[in-house]
This record gives sequence, C-alpha cells and structure tokens, in this order.
Amino acid sequence: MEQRPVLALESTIISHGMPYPENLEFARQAEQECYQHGAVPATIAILDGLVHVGLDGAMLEKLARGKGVEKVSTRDLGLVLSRRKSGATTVSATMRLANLAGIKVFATGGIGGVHRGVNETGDISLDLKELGETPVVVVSAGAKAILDLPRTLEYLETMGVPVLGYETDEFPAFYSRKSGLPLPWRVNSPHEVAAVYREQSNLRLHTGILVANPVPQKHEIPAEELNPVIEQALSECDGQGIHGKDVTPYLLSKIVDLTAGRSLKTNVQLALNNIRLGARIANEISSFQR
Ligand code: PSU
Ligand code: MN
Repeated sequence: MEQRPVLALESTIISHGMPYPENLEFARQAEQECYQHGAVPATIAILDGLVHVGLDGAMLEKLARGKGVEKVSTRDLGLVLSRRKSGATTVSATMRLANLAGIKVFATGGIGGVHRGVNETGDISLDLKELGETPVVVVSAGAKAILDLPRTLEYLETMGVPVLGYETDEFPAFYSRKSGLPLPWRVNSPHEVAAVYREQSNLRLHTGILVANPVPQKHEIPAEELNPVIEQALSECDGQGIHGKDVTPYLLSKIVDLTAGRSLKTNVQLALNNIRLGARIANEISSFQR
C-alpha cells in the first residue's frame, strides 16, 4: 500500500455554494492544489444512492451543474441513500463519511454555525454538533460572516471543540481576516496541529479539531466594507421567507450578486488556502504514523 496522505473535500460548496461554471473550475483547482501539496484529494458526495470518497471528472461536472443534487447534512444521509438520490455533502456529512473512510483531515471554505436571529429561528448548523462528535481535523476560514460569530464560538466551547487560530490570535470571519473575537489557542505550523490531533486520539477524545485559517490578506474583503452587504442580504432573505437549509446558499449567492462577483473570488481563494494547509496537516499526521 502506498499510504499517501488523503485530504477530504466537501461537495456542498460546489453544488450549493458557488455558481456554475466557476464552481467546476474551483473543484478542479481544489484537487490540483491538494496534489501539489502532497495529499490525495477525496471529494465526498453521494451519487445515485452510493457514497463516493474521491470523484472523477464527470462526477465533479454533475455536482457542479447541480441538477437534482440535494444538499445533504448528516441527518439527510439515510434518506438520500435509501431513495437512491444524489447529494452534495455539507461539512457535517463530509466529516462523518471521511471518518468512516479513515480520513483524518478535511478542508472546506467556512463552517456553518449559529445564525443571527437564533433566538427567533433556532437556526444552528449541524456542522457544530458534528464537530463535537467526530474526530476529524477541519480546516476552515473561521465561520461564515453571515453568522452570529460570538455565539458560534460559545457553542463550539460547549461541545468541547478546540479552535486553533492558525497564525492568528483571533477568529477569522470568512471573507475577512478579523472578527475582533479572541481565540484561546494559536498554532503556527501544520506540525503543531498534528501534535494536538495525536494527543486527542491518544486520549480517545472524539471531538473534532477546528483549525481557523484566515483568508490571505490580498484576497480579503474588510469587514467594514462587507457588513452593509451582509445586512442587505439578511434582510432580503427574511423578506423572501427563506429558512432552513436554503438560508446559507441564498445568502452566499446574494452576496456574490451584491459584490458583483468579488465575494466569489474571495470564497475561492480562502478555500484553496485551506486546502493547501489541510494537505500539509495531512502529511504531518501521516508522518507521525510511519
Ligand atoms: N464553505 C463555503 N461555501 C459553502 C459551505 C462552506 O465556502 O457553501 C457549506 C458547507 O457545506 C457547510 C454549509 O456545511 O455551507 C453550511 O450550511 P448550513 O448553514 O445550512 O448548515
Ligand atoms: Mn441551518
């Protein structure tokens, strides 16, 4: 066996997080970046009732076109599989399937979290619960700025999930590098992340590890600039009566429109940046095991 390190990638970001054909371009580039940084990419999705861990070009194309592709979180897995449907997996379902496949590291754009207005809607992404239950390292540019970030951090603390700032002392806000929210732990190398992973597994701790990796400076949209856009997107979402699993895809695409595509470029770059770091962490973890 070759025993090369593997990095899991999700598919909701492709089918429901970005428009076609930019999403297809992103999906291909994501796999290339992963190889270039020494890991084998395993994009995870469900196609006609079968779980796939690692996809070919035609499968990526189908996901990018998105026709008949459900958005699948952990709770939808049983239904989508039993009905032989196709689905793009969110962070929660991707973590769960990656763990079953023995994959230890997963890179995404930004995790879901506690939504603003949670007191009225109760909307909390299943991603957070999954991070509390599944021992996978998740590399993310913080949580999406459309969320209630302080409450998202509180929830992660309650679930016992370590949040490691990667070369930062504060929680990144997806499109922006800063949120003003301090993080308790900072790490400065893939090796340090791998060491935390090793100790957690020795202790049989089953929580995930969230690595919060800020978007590279030259691609960030500063929070002051983006906040009014987010406010507008949130109010239109509310006005249209959109709720549940449609909220995040709606907001992301509205923000792409309102920024004339700039947020899409940032989203692509932050996700690629997470993939590069994820590949390096996967290498470190596998070198511990040799
Ligand atoms: N990161 C991105 N774009 C995305 C997502 C992450 O850059 O579209 C997806 C992930 O699949 C994440 C989901 O799990 O958004 C969150 O959806 P919800 O808020 O409905 O849990
Ligand atoms: Mn939700």
